[in-house]
Amino acid sequence: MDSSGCACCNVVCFQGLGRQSFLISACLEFHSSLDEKHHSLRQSSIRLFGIKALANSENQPERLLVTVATYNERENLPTLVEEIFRYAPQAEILVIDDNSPDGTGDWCDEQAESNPKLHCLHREGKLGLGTAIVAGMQYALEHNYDYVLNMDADFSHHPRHLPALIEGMNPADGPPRDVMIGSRYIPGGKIEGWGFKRHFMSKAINLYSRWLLWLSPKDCSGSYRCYRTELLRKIDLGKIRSRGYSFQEEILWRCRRAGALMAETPITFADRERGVSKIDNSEAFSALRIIFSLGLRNLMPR
Ligand SMILES: Nc1nc2c(ncn2[C@@H]2O[C@H](COP(=O)(O)OP(=O)(O)O)[C@@H](O)[C@H]2O)c(=O)[nH]1
Ligand SMILES: [Mg+2]
Repeated sequence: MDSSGCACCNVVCFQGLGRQSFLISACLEFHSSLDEKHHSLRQSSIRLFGIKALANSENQPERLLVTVATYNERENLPTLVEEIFRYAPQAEILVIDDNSPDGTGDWCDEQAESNPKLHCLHREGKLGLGTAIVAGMQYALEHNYDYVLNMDADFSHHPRHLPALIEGMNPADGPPRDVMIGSRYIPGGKIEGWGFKRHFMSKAINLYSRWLLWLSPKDCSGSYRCYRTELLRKIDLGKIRSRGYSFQEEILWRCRRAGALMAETPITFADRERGVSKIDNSEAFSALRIIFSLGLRNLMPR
């Protein structure tokens, strides 16, 4: 059996895991017939390893890119990279660093030399979180990944939630999703470590954007999300106006207009323990202004 997978059952053994004897025997089972037992085995192998195991339309193993935008995250990035590979061993990681003065980008370059699954994109200066995530999406499209999943570098988005986000893209009991949101505002989701001001700002911006942009997800401002690249190809990423934090609402709005099916899975969002937040009042006001102008666009014919 080759490590690229089992075409009949649309199941793939990822190369790294293919070496593990359990999964090899599971895949041999898939090859032998197509009865229900196989499909329950498929479910259990997915649960065991926390991986999604489908083939894309060219019958190649589906490829997942995890993007992490960084500005001064040298203290967090080494552990984060380790944990991402632990919870999503099939993933590749792209770090988008804006010339962090603390050497985050240099650390990434050093590691990437010995790890072909780690990639670094360097930009000349701090250009904003929104544009960094767009750069990650463009990289995913250019390099033909099937999914692009964005998360923060500061452990607010814990990698333990990765399997739920990834599996949620292709649920056993429903249609495939285009966007999976790691949500703080559905049952089971929560926020730890924020003061009143941050809670208020987040709740208010969610209400404001859900109302103005007609968005149905409960958490429209978080950035822990997985996107199907096929959907992103329908969106003109060059038209995105947000450079900073309102990118999260704007991309959901554009996904909705492109006909995306979106869903949420609960996460526990923990405030950063190391390093400092980059959000400030001017970011918050700029987000309110951009969401308002997109809301006006909603009322006009396309
Ligand atoms: N590349 C890049 N990353 C950024 C920029 N601003 C914030 N980030 C990263 O975006 C993520 C979220 O930023 P953070 O300061 O934690 O925002 P908060 O969680 O809303 O307080 C972190 O990984 C930051 O390092 C930026 O201008 N460029
Ligand atoms: Mg943060």
